[in-house]
Order: sequence, then structure tokens, then C-alpha cells
Amino acid sequence: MNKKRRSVPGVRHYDGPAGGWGALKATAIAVRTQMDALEAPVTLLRTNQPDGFDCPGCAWPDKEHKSTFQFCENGAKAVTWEATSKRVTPAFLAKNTVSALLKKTDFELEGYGRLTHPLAYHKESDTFRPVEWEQAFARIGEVLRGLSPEQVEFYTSGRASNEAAYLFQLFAREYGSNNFPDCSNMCHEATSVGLPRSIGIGKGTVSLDDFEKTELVIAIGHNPGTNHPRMMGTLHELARRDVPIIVFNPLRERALERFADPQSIIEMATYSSTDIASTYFQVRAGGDAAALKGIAKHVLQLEAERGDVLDREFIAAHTLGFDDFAADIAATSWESIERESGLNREQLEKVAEAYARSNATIITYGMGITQHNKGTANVRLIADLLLMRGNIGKPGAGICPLRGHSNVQGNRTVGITEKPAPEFLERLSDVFGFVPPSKHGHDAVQATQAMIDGRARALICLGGNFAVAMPDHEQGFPAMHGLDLSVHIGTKLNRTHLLVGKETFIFPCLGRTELDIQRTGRQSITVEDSMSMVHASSGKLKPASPLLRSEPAIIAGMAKATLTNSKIGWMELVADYDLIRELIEQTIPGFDNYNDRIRVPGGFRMPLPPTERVWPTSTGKAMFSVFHGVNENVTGEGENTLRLITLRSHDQYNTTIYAMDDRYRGVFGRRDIIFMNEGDMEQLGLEHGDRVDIRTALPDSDLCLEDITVVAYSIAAGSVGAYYPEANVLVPLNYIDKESGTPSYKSVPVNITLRSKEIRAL
Ligand SMILES: Nc1nc2c(c(=O)[nH]1)N[C@H]1C(S)=C(S)[C@@H](COP(=O)(O)OP(=O)(O)OC[C@H]3O[C@@H](n4cnc5c(=O)[nH]c(N)nc54)[C@H](O)[C@@H]3O)O[C@H]1N2
Ligand SMILES: Nc1nc2c(c(=O)[nH]1)N[C@H]1C(S)=C(S)[C@@H](COP(=O)(O)OP(=O)(O)OC[C@H]3O[C@@H](n4cnc5c(=O)[nH]c(N)nc54)[C@H](O)[C@@H]3O)O[C@H]1N2
Ligand SMILES: [Mo]
Repeated sequence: MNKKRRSVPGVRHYDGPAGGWGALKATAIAVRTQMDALEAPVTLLRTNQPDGFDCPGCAWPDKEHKSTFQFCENGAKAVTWEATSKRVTPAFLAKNTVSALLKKTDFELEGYGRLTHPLAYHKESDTFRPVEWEQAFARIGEVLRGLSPEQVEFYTSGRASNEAAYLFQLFAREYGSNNFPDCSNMCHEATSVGLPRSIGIGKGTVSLDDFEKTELVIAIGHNPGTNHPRMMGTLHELARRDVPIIVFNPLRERALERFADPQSIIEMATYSSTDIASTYFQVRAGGDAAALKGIAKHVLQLEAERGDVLDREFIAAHTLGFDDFAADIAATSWESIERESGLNREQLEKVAEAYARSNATIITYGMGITQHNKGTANVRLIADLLLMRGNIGKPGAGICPLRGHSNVQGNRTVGITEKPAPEFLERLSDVFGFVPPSKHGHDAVQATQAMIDGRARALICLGGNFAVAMPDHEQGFPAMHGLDLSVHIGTKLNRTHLLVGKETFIFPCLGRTELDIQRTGRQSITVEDSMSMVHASSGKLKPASPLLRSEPAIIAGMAKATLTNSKIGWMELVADYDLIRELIEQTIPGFDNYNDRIRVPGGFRMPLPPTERVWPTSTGKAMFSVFHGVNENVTGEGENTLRLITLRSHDQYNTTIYAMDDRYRGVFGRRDIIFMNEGDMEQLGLEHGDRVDIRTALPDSDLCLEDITVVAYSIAAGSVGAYYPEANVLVPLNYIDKESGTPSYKSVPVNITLRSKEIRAL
């Protein structure tokens, strides 16, 4: 650390481990500021219990949902945020015009609390006012019947249940559209596209049991201390058993270095902690492919030297494409690998040696791998490395994408996709008697482009904060205003709701924590976690308002009002969610005896053929790939260009900002900062605390984020980091992974300039 460094308001070095007493304190604050203190402990104890609700925080599984309450600070925040006692009332909305609300920060908007009434936008007063549910549905039906189905976008955010998501796609498909932009398009689409090509299914192959048997974990591009906090328990256990954990991350993330488990009485009582990563490599943003190729190159070298390193039997029996893969790796020079990864040959050789020694390896990865313009190729390279030593389909080994939203994987499984398989459409047609559209629809980037061009006229959102989560707000926000109709099903007010079209409705829905009573009684919904476990979830809290409806009820209401000739008994399905699950069972493979199996605590696992070494690819074999070159394909990278990573702070859930701190990175009360490497700062003549402007350095782009404060940080040279969603203004809409359509949120070339010497002096 630089001794001469000046002090910067809100920035101080964080020295402790992740977790520990700081996490317990943060939980207490979340409870105190959001919830009724009497209700909170009971609610938190019901999280992820057999008879309780699924934590809306993350998609990491629980030990059969039977374990005692697993403490988790950010899970507690997600729960208290939803179970808050604050409300957005009609009186509040009458007093605050939409134009005035748009001036508020995202933090303030959601901070107003839960939505209580169905709302319609009134242009004359520029306010949202209560509307009758049925009246709103009738009007939406009228507008949708006047549009052609290609003009309507159906957005899903991954918190929606299997039941809600299934009804949503059924509604859209009977209406005639495959336009399903969804949050997965911004998240793990590279996994959904890449893994089916490599192993035949777009999901991870490991279970919690495998973590108990593994000999090596390589963790690439994810920040579990913040985003998958329940995974910390697993990593903590591994570290205590001396299983090596090798991390690749441009930033030093505290939880990956040191963690004090709040479940461990000894660690808590003695203020001690456990080192998590055995080795930490600060790879350059977008440099993972080069690093992985380096590891693969040395594995080939070891094989040549001493043999028995590759699993030759597995490769011969189960895979295709090995020779092309190996030839490309051999042709990739160490010089290019070192340059692109920012790591040296010796370091990568050490990883290869550890990998060659391990009999069972798991590779985990997150947004640091997928949100790049070679995201799909990155994912496939991870699969390649595992296939080299037969690390898929054996105990203790496999690939582990860390999913985002708690049910984003389930949404995909039940049909939220703009590219439906013909067999699925056939089954829909057999069961429901309508002909679903076969033409592929829009993903998230294509939907936004269609809105910008005026081809899309309506947007229906099942949750989320679409416009804010997407890149390029400068184009995206005005496009929202250009719509004829926007409809939002949500729990809390956000900016996308306020970017009103000609007509806009906001529908308040029940959250996971709340009781869902329908005509036949109390209902449960189901979700699928990161490890393909499907289980039931049912809330117990009194709903935030008596007017709330469940997501399935709202979707069915719109569907019934729109599809006047529908043969589907929409209202019967809402009365009893078992009936929705029966339809899922009839149309989607893997859900046999769905209703029986979710009544068993812990639920059931969806079929994962690769775990049995069955490969549902087009060839019936696992497929090696060739990653051409070593780089990210960043055009416009010149001298002084840096790669911008946009990421989450510790106190946020995607676009939801819980509080303004990022404790483990030492930032408090602010988000207007950029993390920079000290060598880069020196080269650009910048100092800690300088105020700068950031410009996107791509041809034809004039995107800019002004007045951001430089924070010297332990980050790989050539890489800088800023917070999402503030930095989304710097990501061009068309700057994507061409194979999956995922925006390259983690490697935007930028130039950074000091605002002025005078400002520096202030
Ligand atoms: N509390 C909380 N939990 C969440 C969320 C949340 O916002 N808050 N969001 C949910 C969702 S939808 C998702 S998708 C997940 C996201 O979980 P993560 O995948 O952890 O997402 P990010 O915070 O974007 O961070 C990515 C990590 O990758 C690193 N990284 C960035 N670029 C690169 C790179 O090029 N290479 C490598 N190797 N690493 C890189 C960053 O330094 C950071 O540590 O979490 C889910 N859970
Ligand atoms: N620059 C940059 N941009 C990114 C990312 C990044 O790393 N960098 N990450 C991307 C990723 S991984 C994702 S997944 C997307 C996230 O994009 P989204 O999923 O669209 O965004 P969220 O912020 O999760 O949505 C928050 C809103 O969801 C609503 N909500 C909360 N709970 C419920 C519920 O139970 N039901 C319903 N109906 N609504 C509810 C609330 O109204 C809340 O305001 O953002 C992406 N954008
Ligand atoms: Mo995500």
C-alpha cells in the first residue's frame, strides 16, 4: 500500500476476513431498518427449510433443505428487503409525479417499500393511480389484440417460479410470440449455449456431494462472499480439509482470501478465520481463455513427458475433436498466453501440475467468464480442460456454473427461451391444441434493439428492472418511452417502471416470503437451483397488502383477457398450482410425478445425462472445442486503453441497492468510484482520489461516465472495475458475445481522463 496516499472520503482499507462479526452486524442492521423486529427472526429461520420458502438471494443449493438455518448475511438482506414494513401507497404516488420520482436514485426508489395496489399511469397528472385489476387486464387485452405478436416482448427476470414462468410462456406462445428476452441473456446465456455443444446440456454437472469428494477446485470469475454466500460454507469446509482452491480473479476479493464462518463457534469466539484460496491469480480481465490455454498446454507437455496425465480411455470412448483441440493448444505460443492473461508461464505450469495430480477436479465459474465477447468460447474451454482428464461424470469432479437469480435455471427448463426446440412446440400443440409460433423470437439485446427501432410496441415484464439491467441506457431509456404499452409485475418500484410508455401498468405481486392462498387453499411454487434440484417453496408471511396477487394469477388474468378464444382454463390453473405442474409434466421431460416428488423434503434432481457419461449432443459424444486465438477480440484497444469490469458491491442485489457500502472492498457510503491498479494510475498520471471521466474506447461510440473517483486497488494491470448498474452507460448495446448474445459487461475498453487539475486540488 502506498504510504503517501491521501485520504478519500468513504474509502478505507478493509483488513478483516469476510463473514465474521461484520456479517452478523450487517444482518442486524438489515433487519432493524426493514422489518418488524418481532417478525424477523421467525421469517429468517424459515428460509430454505423443508416447510418454508426458498431464499430469493441466490441459487446455491442446501443440504437437502434439511440443515439447520444456514446463516447468510446477503440472504438475510434479500429476505428482509422483501419483508420490509415500508409501503408505496396511493397517497405517496399522488404526491410524487413520475418525473420527480425519476430524479431519485435506484436506492431511493426501491427504498420506498412494497407496492400495494395495481397501478395505471395517468398522463395528465404524470402520476400512477390505483386501477381495478380486471379493468387493467381488459385494457391490456385490447391493446395486445391490436398489435401483431412480433411487436410484443415478454421479459422474465429469474426470480419467477416454475409455475409463473410456464404460464408466462404459455400465454405468449398462444398469443403467437417467441420474444422472450430474459435476465439469463445478460447472465449465463454463454453457459446455456456453450455447454449443450460441449456436453449436451446447458447446466452444471456437480452436486454438493461432489464437493465432499473433490481433490481440487478451480474458481474462476465469481465472488461468492457477496453473491453466493451459502457457497462460502462449502469452500470453508474444503479449505479446512486442505483441498486446494485455485482462484482466477482480477480483483483480490476478500472472501476468497479469508473467511470467518459465522456458523463456526470457535472462529467467531476467537476472531480467527480460515484462508480460502490456496493460490490466487490476478488474471487480466478477459484473460481467462489465455490462462486456460496455458494450463492445457502444460497438461499436454506433462503427458508428452511422463504419460498417464490425459485420460486417454475416456477421450477415446466419450469424446470427439480432441486432435483439433490439442493441435490448436500446441500452436498457441506461451508469449501470447502470458501477454493476454497477464500471468507468467511458471504460474500456469504450477496450476497444470496441481490439476494433473488431482483425481477429481471441479471448476466453478461466474460472470467473470460469461460476460465477455468470447463468453461461449470461454465456457467451452473450461469444459475442454475438464474433459482432458475425464473430469465430467465421475464423483468429486465436474463443471459448476454459479447461476444468478434463484430460479433462472428453472425458468429456462420450463420454456422461457426465444429459440424453442421443435419437440417442445409439438408437445405444446398436442396438449393445448393451438399452434405455437416456430419462428425464433428476440433475446434481451434484440428486444431492446427492436424497441429502439420502433419494431417492438409493447413490453410485458415478469419481474426485474429490464431497462436498467441492460447496457446503453442512453438508447434504452428513450426506447421505453416510445412504447404503446408497458406492463410490470413487481414487488417494488424501480426505474424501468417509471420509464413510462403511452400506457403503463404496474402490478404488485406476492413475494416468496408471503402466503399464497387461492381457491383450493394454500399454494406452493417450485424452483430449480444451480445443481438442478427442484423443490417446493411456500411463504408464510401476511402479504404486504390485501390487493396483491400471485404471479400466476396476474399472468392468467392478462392471458384470459387477451386470448378470448383460449381453450386453456386459466382460472382453474390459478386455483390449484398442482394443475400447472401437471401441464409442465406433460410437456417437459424430466418432471415425471412432479407433484409427488416435490412433496418429499429436498425435492428431486432434474435428469443430468452427462453425470452418467451420456452425452445428448448432436454426435452423442462430448465435444472438444477450438478457441481461436487467445484474446477477447477487443477492437479499439490502443495505448492507455483499459478494460472495464462492471460488478456488484456487497450491498446490492443486481439493480436493487440495499445500502451504499461495499464493506470488503473498503468503500463506504458511495458508489461513484473506479478501482484501478497503481501501475496503471502512475502511467496515466492519476492519484488515489482523483476525479476522472471514463469514455468507452470503441469505434463509433461516444459513451461517457463523468466525475468518478479513482480508488487504488489490488486489481490486475490493465483492468479497472466500476459498479453495475451505474457503469452500464458505458457498455454499447451491440458489444456482445456473438454466439450467445450476452453483453460484454466485463471487458469494455475505456479511456480514463482527469477532469481538471483544479478539481484535483479541491
Ligand atoms: N448479494 C447478491 N447476490 C447475488 C447477486 C447480487 O447482485 N447480490 N446477483 C445474482 C446474479 S443474477 C448473479 S448472475 C450472480 C453473480 O455473481 P458473480 O458471478 O460473482 O458476479 P459479479 O459480481 O458480477 O462478479 C464477478 C466476479 O468476477 C470477477 N471478474 C470480472 N471480470 C473477470 C474476468 O475477466 N475474469 C475473471 N476470472 N474474473 C473476472 C470480478 O472481479 C468479480 O469478483 O450472483 C447472484 N447473487
Ligand atoms: N453492467 C452490468 N449489467 C448487468 C450485469 C453486470 O454484471 N454488469 N449483470 C446482469 C445479470 S447477471 C442479470 S441476472 C441482470 C438482472 O436483471 P433483472 O433480473 O431484470 O434485475 P433485478 O435487479 O434482479 O430486478 C429487480 C426488480 O425485481 C422485482 N422483484 C423482486 N422480487 C420479485 C418477485 O418476487 N417477483 C416479481 N415479479 N418481481 C420481483 C422488483 O420490482 C425489483 O425492482 O442484470 C444484468 N446486467
Ligand atoms: Mo444474473
